[in-house]
Amino acid sequence: MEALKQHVLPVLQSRGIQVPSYARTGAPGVLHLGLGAFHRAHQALVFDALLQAGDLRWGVLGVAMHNPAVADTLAAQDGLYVVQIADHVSTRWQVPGAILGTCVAARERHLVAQAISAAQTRWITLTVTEKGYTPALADLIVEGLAARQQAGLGGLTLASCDNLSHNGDKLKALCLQSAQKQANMPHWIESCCVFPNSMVDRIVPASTPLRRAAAADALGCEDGAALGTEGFWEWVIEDRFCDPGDAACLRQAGVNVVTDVAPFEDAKLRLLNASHSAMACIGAVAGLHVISDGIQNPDIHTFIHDLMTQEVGPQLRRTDWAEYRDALLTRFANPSLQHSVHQIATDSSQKIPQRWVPSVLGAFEKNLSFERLAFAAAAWIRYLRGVDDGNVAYAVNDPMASSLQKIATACGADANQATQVLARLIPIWGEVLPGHRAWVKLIARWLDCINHTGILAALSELNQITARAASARTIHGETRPDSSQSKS
Ligand code: CS2
Repeated sequence: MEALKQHVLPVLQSRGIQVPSYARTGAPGVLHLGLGAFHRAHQALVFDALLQAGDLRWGVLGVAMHNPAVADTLAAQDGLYVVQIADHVSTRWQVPGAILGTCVAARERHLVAQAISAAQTRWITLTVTEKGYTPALADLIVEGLAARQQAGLGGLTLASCDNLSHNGDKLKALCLQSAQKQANMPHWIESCCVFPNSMVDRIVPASTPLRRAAAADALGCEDGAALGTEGFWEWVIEDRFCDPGDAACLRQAGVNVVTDVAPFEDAKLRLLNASHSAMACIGAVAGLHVISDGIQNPDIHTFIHDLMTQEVGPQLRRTDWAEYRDALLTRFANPSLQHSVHQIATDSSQKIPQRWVPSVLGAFEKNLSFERLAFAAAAWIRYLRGVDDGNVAYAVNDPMASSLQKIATACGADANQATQVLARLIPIWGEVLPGHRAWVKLIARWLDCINHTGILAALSELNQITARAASARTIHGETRPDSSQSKS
């Protein structure tokens, strides 16, 4: 079967597949760092829509940070790949054309600096994952910015799109730190570049052989980079651009340009991503493979619904959080995503600080229940043992995996000992939680139950306890959210 290439686009179009009809020959105006699935099925489609509408400034140079596989596959396919956009009721296929070229930062560093300092470059966007925000990343960007400054060119809009709170501010701080090494650079960056905070949302699982086989069927040609995603997408970005006209362009493509991203980012991290991480750890230990299987289990569904309703939602500034929650429960159940729990559990030590910790602190402050958050923490500790309730071993992928697994394995089924060490790690839990006795005790209580009964039976017990407490509150005429924790 021949490979997906520019010249097969007319054939694909005749099969009803949406393809780019603009000239894909211009110089890219956007440099994207982090060529993972997310960018290719989210922002690349927004840029594709802008290009399709005739604004040719939004072509992308896609930079893979280390792994050359995707960059090289895309290069061999003229930057093209198909995205299957599907939910419970409909499926469509689209080939976005925004990626005009690719390279690999670890292999072709000079090309990255060259692109950052090219006259036509206007934006840098980033999806380098939580662990990617390192001084080395900033050095790479600042090297290019310095060449730009020396060439007498204007600054850039640098948009971090990773699941970090205040992602733009974090990127700016890192870049300014790196720029200290060069006279004038901090000042130039401060005065010429902007770093809008942004929230991006779309569930995009990693590409699988199954997805690529389905794509080959639909396309009639081979696509080594085919992806699947859901219909839903959201991009909320702070109105802070080098070129103020970009706000109107992005709005035309459906992007929400706002003055304050924080309420959106908070709701997304603490509802969607927090639930994802909880389901990932629970699912992995229960031996489930994908999120849609997990959410079909009534106990997992109740747990996730109540986690969002009782413990997290009431803390949020996004006023439509209940609708967002309901939409999420439907999105999690999307059967065509096949989103692996192990993929989401990857790098949990880097994700928990944004996803769970602020909600636990908020629950203390607002006198809300933190029982389900403690259960999630216990599920993560249990997950670290690397073997599920059916005795099947799995790999724990995490930058801290070797030390975390050593502790989890040494503690075995001793819930108290495991909690005393793993719930007290400041880089993960921050300064406050490790010293909060009720929180740590509750984790140990649920971990002990998980160790003895298995995770799904423990979850069912938690749901029964909280349901009994809720009906007792109803009898007493109380309508406020749950604030009690179970007694050990
Ligand atoms: C997921 C996210 O892998 C993960 O950790 O929680 O990638 C999630 O699918 C996206 O943030 C959805 O917008």
